[in-house]
Amino acid sequence: MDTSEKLFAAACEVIPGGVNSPVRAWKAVGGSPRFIQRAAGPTVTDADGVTYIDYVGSWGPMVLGHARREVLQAVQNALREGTSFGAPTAREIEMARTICSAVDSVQKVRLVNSGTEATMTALRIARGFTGRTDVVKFEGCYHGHVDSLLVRAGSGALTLGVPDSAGVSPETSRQTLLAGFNDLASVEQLFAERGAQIAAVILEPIAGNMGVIPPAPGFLEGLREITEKNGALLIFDEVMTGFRVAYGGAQEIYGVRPDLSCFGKIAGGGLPLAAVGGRADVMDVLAPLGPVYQAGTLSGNPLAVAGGLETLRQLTQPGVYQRLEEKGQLVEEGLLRAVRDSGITACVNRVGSMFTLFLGVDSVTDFESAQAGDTEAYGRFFQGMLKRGIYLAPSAFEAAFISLAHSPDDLEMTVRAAAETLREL
Ligand code: KE4
Repeated sequence: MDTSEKLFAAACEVIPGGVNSPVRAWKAVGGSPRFIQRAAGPTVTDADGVTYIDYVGSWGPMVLGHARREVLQAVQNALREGTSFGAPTAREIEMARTICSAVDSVQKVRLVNSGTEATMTALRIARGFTGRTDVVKFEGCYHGHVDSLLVRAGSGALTLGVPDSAGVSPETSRQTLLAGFNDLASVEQLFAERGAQIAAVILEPIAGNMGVIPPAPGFLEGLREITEKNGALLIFDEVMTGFRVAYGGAQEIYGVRPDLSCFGKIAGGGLPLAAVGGRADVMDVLAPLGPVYQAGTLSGNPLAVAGGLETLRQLTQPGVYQRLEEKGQLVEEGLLRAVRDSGITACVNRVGSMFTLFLGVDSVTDFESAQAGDTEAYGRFFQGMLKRGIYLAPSAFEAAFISLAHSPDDLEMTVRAAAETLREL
């Protein structure tokens, strides 16, 4: 047994499944998860000292690359003043102002600790603001482990092949209505049946948790129209896409203004920080101003805010998103060449620096076509890439993330490894 295997065995004795988040257990790809010792720039190094080019990027936050000097310095400076006060700090105003200036639709922000808290709070705000009970979500979209949203969710829930979670009561999921991603007619149908009860529509504006699936032309605009017409709120879960695909998130690219947005991952620069924000009249329902309760001991934590602020500051440097786009193009073109040369059926979906290689299908535009992919082949692809020093998401239903730290050499090595791996699939 190597060190990671020994550590995994030890972890399994005291942590359910040996991990603190299911997708890390590699159930979908087999083998024993690598225990990571340290990370720097585009790489992670496991407990045996083996270094990999990393495309998990902590599931999205590490857009600058790991252990970025300026971010570490900002956190160290904050650390000297203490770790948590349970009281307001000036830095939280700066973070809220930063998000408001980055995202045109956001006028007020509440900081929380995780994407799950952000989406859970967004739903409660929507129900409190509209006085309605039902929420529309999309099959394959994942919004964290909120009870009412663990219904035909994506990511780990999909990876485990159990889209509905045990422990979610039928009463809870009854108020969650399911629509098809990129299927406006399915949304119109739900509003025709229950429009008066629908408080909000929530979605990932670019799906990342069934693999990457961009919105079809007109899809987001259509959702904006339907929700406006029916007095429901439109919630963009930009936990993954926020500050990833553009500084203003997916809504900057597609020009659709939601009423509420959720952020996380990059916003905290790898520390526990997330946020829900949006229209001031909607956000003002939140306690202590309004009747919708929400709270958190570590909300707006000084260390997390310091790390997040420096991360976002770095992303305002000129040309950052152009460089991420160029890196994404290099990988996409290389992968498509490798697929063509291998004769394997596969496709690549990409938006900026987030992408997914789907095996066994030649086009993925929704939940159904994503599920038609060959997950068994993906497991073999994952292992083949790992053997060649490339660390991908241990699930076919995730996004791969490129950082500013990935050099052209790293990307070319990745494409070469993919070509070799696809040939042996
Ligand atoms: P967290 O509670 O994990 O911080 O955020 C939940 C969440 C909400 N919305 C979107 C669009 C998300 O992608 C996520 C979390 N993403 C998963 C993987 N894609 C995190 C990895 C994990 O669950 O371990």
